[in-house]
Amino acid sequence: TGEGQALVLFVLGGPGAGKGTQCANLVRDYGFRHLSAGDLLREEQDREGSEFGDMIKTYIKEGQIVPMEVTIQLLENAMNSTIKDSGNRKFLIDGFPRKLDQAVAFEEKVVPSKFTLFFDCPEETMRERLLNRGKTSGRSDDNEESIKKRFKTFVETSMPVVDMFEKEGRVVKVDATKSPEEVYATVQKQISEKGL
Ligand code: UP5
Ligand code: MG
Repeated sequence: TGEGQALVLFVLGGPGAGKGTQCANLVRDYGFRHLSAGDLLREEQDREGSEFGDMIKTYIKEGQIVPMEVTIQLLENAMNSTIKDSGNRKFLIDGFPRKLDQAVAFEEKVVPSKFTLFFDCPEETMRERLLNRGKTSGRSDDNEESIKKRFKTFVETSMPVVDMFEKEGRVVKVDATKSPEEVYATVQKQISEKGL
C-alpha cells in the first residue's frame, strides 16, 4: 500500500500544548495530511456499530491511553486511504505515540518517523488553554478532573517517548508558550534546519 515510503513526523506535547493548532499551519504551508490520533479515536467512538466506542469513551474521559492495536489500526487506515485517494504520503501524526511500546511498534510495523516535533509547555499554561477551550469544545476531557489525569499520564507515560527520541537525536523541540504566530515562526525555522 505504500505507507512504508511515507514521510512521517510525530507531533508530541502535553495536553493543550498546541499540537493541533500548529499542525493546521503546517498543512496549509507544507502539504502534509494531518492525522490526530485523538480525533481518530473520537470519530471511532461516535461511529455507529463500532465495537470500541464505549471503551474509547472511558479511556478518554479518564485520560488513559487506549490500547495501541486500536489506535495503530485507525492511523494505518487513514494513511492508506489518503495515499490511495490523493497520492499524498506526507503525514503529521499528532498525539501519538503516547507510550514507549507504541513508538516501537509503529516504527517497526508501519514506518519510521523522520523526526518528532515536540511542543514544550508548562502545565499551568496548558491548563488555562484547556479550561478556556472547554467552555465551547464539548470535549468530555476538557474539565479540571480529566485535565489532572491527562497531565499525570503525560508525565509518567508519554514523556518517556520524547526522552527516548531525544536521546536518539530525533527531536525538534519548540517553546510553545508564546502566541500561536510566534510558535509557528519557530517551528518553520527549526524544521527548515531539518531539510523541510
Ligand atoms: N492555543 C493553542 N496554541 C496556543 C498558543 N500558542 N497560545 C494561546 N493559546 C493557544 O490547543 C489547545 C487550546 O489552546 C485551543 O483552544 C487553542 O486555540 C489554544 P490545541 O492546538 O488543540 O492543543 P493540542 O496540543 O492539540 O491539545 P489536545 O487537547 O488535543 O491534546 P491532547 O494530547 O490532550 O489530546 P488528544 O486529542 O491528542 O488526545 C485525547 C485523548 O485521547 C488522550 O488523553 C487519550 O485518552 C486518547 N488518546 C489515546 O489513547 N491514544 C492516542 O494515541 C491519542 C489519544
Ligand atoms: Mg489536539
